[in-house]
Amino acid sequence: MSKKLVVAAIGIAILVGVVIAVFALKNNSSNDMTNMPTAKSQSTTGATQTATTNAVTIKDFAFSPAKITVKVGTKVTWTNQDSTPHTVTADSGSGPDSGTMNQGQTYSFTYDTVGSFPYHCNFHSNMTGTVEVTQ
Ligand SMILES: [Cu+2]
Repeated sequence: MSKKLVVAAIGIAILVGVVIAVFALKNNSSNDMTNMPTAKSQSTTGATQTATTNAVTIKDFAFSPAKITVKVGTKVTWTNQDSTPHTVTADSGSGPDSGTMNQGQTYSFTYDTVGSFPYHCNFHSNMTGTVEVTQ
């Protein structure tokens, strides 16, 4: 009788172990899946490619392209494609100050001065961009 009990206990222990292992594996893989897009979008943000455009898309918590070059006097337009509200806010001085932009909203700012103008989102400090204004 006690031998049977020990066998049963070992059997249960193994079962519990397997269930825990399967759970851990499942959790790991689902974490990887959910983390991947975030990691991807962050790396694209990190790779600051300067684009010659006057249109910036706000998507997946990032400005895209994060860095653009425009000629002085160009009107730059941002479009929020996220369901989350964002802002386009100059880091300092006079510059874009969109206030809250909801999904689908656009905001435009005309750069009349040559220079490099970094901006950010007021709600998400990791969201940054730069407009390079050339002659
Ligand atoms: Cu934001």
